[in-house]
Amino acid sequence: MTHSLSFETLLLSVEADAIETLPDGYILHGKEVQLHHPFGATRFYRHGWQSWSPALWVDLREPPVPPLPVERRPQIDDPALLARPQHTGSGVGALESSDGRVLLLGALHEDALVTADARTLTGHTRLEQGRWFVAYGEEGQVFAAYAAQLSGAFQARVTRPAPRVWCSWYGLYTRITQDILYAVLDDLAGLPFEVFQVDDGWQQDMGDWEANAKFPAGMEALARHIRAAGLTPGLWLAPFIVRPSARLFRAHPDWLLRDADGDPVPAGHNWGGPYYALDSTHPAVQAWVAERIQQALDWGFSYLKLDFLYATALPGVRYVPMPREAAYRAALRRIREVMGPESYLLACGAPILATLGLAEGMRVGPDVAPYWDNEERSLYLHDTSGPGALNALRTSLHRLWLQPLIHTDPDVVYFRSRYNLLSPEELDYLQVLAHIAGFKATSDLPQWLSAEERAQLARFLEARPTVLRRGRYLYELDGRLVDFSRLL
Ligand code: 9PG
Repeated sequence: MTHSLSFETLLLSVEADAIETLPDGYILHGKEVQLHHPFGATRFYRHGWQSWSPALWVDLREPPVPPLPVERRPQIDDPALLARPQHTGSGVGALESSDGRVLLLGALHEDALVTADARTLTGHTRLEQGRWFVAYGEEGQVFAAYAAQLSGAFQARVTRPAPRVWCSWYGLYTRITQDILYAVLDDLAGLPFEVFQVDDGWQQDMGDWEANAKFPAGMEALARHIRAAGLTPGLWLAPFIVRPSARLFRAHPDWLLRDADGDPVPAGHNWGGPYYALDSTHPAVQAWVAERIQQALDWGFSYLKLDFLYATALPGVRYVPMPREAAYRAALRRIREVMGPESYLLACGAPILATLGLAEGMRVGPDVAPYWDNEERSLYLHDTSGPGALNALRTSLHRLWLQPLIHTDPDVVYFRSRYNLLSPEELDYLQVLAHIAGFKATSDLPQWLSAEERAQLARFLEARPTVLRRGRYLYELDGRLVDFSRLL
């Protein structure tokens, strides 16, 4: 049915089953809704599916450039999004008018895509029925109005500041050991962190979530040691993925998410080989995941970085047929119940909308790295979801509108000049972004820092600058203007 929406400077004809009028926009109902816009081939806010998937403004005059080779990299973005010939975003999309105003179409549920061309902005959902928010006006206001709608729809809101985190990944990667971490804990004394988060490298395998030989005293002893140092123990786990080398893979082939041919669905390629997804609609998988979470809590970890979450929301044939992000959300809800209200859940590699209301924090960009960009990958393979400061910065900046809903983690910042190719200016951009995003973390080993760098880290952790958004890429922190547009 055709309806017309009226905004201050715009009359819009839309196709939807029904509409509701709100003070700051409209609600559209429909499995598919279509906005006929007058802006032509303008710029489109393309919102990637999960934490690492690119979010940025693109030009509709240029065709979308799929990453190469797309079928080998299911960890880049929603395969259904990449398969569309038009410009497509996940959950939400927006267009720029010639006077700089923004027209936004955003789903108020998971399992949605938004496509754009020179004449239409279209919402599609895998659910039986869709509920969409439409607004037109100043960019910041329009995204804030959408966030307010999402807050109601997902019961998502931020109530306290994010903790300050030391994370092992970007200093040590998988080369963590009990002795190294104990030494880092000693060296961190006096720095104002709240969380000491042990990342990838402690477990036996993806799927075998027990301490490996590098942690001979076990995970409970490690958590006790962290707590004795006055910090909250944090642990990384990827509960929905499994490598073929894991005992779990051989023990429970029936737990894997499979395609229509019965083959396990590849969830990505990392750690030197493919990894696969668990079918989280399988009751035995749900019980097993709940046990893994309970075990981490019992060990004494009350901050969990749950990673590669998108894997269980990939296309596949499920034990209980249901829309795939709804399946993910149901599985995450079960995890949330096990964690209770007191533990902190940082979702990573997570489908963005489907995670809201169930986690305290979410990584909103790909991994940083101690270098600016990997051009071989970003330019020649058209893949800006890979590690690098520029990719992390770009996508995180374009997700800051989520701030009222969840802690937005832009990934760690660096203070070390050792083992680092980033210039002082590039380090500063990352630090400023962390202040804006309100989530501060680092992986620098204190022993790598000069006295001056350690003092800078301490000042960074203590500072709480007043942040004002002055433009799409322009921010003011305690009177200092920082312009990110130059970088992007
Ligand atoms: C541990 C890391 C860190 C990091 C996470 C995640 O293959 N991939 O596309 C891929 C993407 C991200 C990634 C690893 C692999 O990093 O974001 O903070 O926890 O896992 O392995």
